[in-house]
Amino acid sequence: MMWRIRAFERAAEAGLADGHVAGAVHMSIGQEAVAAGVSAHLIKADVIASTHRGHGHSIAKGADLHGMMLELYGRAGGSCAGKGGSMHIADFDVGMLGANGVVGAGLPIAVGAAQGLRLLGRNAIAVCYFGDGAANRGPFLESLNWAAVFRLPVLFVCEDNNWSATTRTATMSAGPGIAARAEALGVPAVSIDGNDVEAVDETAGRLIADIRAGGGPRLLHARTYRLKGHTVTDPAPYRPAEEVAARWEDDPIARNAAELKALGLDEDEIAAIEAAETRRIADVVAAALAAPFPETAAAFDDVQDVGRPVAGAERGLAHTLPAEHLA
Ligand SMILES: Cc1ncc(C[n+]2csc(CCOP(=O)(O)OP(=O)(O)O)c2C)c(N)n1
Repeated sequence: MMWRIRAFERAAEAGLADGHVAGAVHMSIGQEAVAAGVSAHLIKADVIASTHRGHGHSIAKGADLHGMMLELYGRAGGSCAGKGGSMHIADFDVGMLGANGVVGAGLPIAVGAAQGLRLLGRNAIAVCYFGDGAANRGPFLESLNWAAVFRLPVLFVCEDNNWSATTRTATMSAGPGIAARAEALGVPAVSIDGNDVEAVDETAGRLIADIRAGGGPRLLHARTYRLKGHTVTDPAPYRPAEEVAARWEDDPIARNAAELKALGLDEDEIAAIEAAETRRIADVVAAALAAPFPETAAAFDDVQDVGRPVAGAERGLAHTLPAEHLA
């Protein structure tokens, strides 16, 4: 799974360099162990809310890779009809409720989804991925409070990659940290090495079992590192080169490969996993390149009705509100 995510993101990076992928693309290279370890414990009926850095979460939840790549390539058939790009990937068929360009916005969405699951009597949980920067926004407080008050089935997963865009999160965060904030709101929290896929797997499994047993919300604080720039086009000059070099030594995929080797898997078997995932992604890239672009006439399909441009060349693109909203 970690290799599948990395191969997808390497392809997205290459697609952007080639001019085939448009818009902002945020990669989670270096953070793959979190999505892989958490998702290992999710069933299809569970739902997830993601962030602007959501490829890994989506892939690990089982989102259609083909639809995801078509979306990045802006093609018809993409998960958002080719109109949303990387930050708007969703796949309701597998409970992936959406990536989100608004930092922290996934938190209340996941809590609302959890309350919905409860009201519908579904035996499923919601998982909310968010960054360390998002924990400094209001929705973090609001969402944890609500989830704790109603003992909702939510796992909050903080991917603490140290950085909030170009700012070191520690320089703008008060208090003893995210896990302590959660505990103060009555949400039991565990802080772990998020680059250790086995630790993520074991801890997420335990927390999710507690939630499924009716224990209410839990928070997993996963310490990790964003190995690349904030977006694909960000060379990240604000980070000390030695810091980045040291963090590459802690690459979760390389770490896991070393562990597998120690357990007796030989180099060829490990290389075969990487090759199979690289091929799988090359196939979806080829399909995306061959796919048609959306029809221009479909540009306003599936978009919010209020404020929709008035049809007709004589009225140009003037925006208006339908009469019922003007009353
Ligand atoms: C409400 C809001 N404020 C600011 C931004 C601009 N912005 C995009 S990503 C980002 C940093 C987010 O940091 P974090 O939550 O730690 O996630 P990471 O990028 O590290 O995965 C910011 C400030 C935004 N998209 N939405």
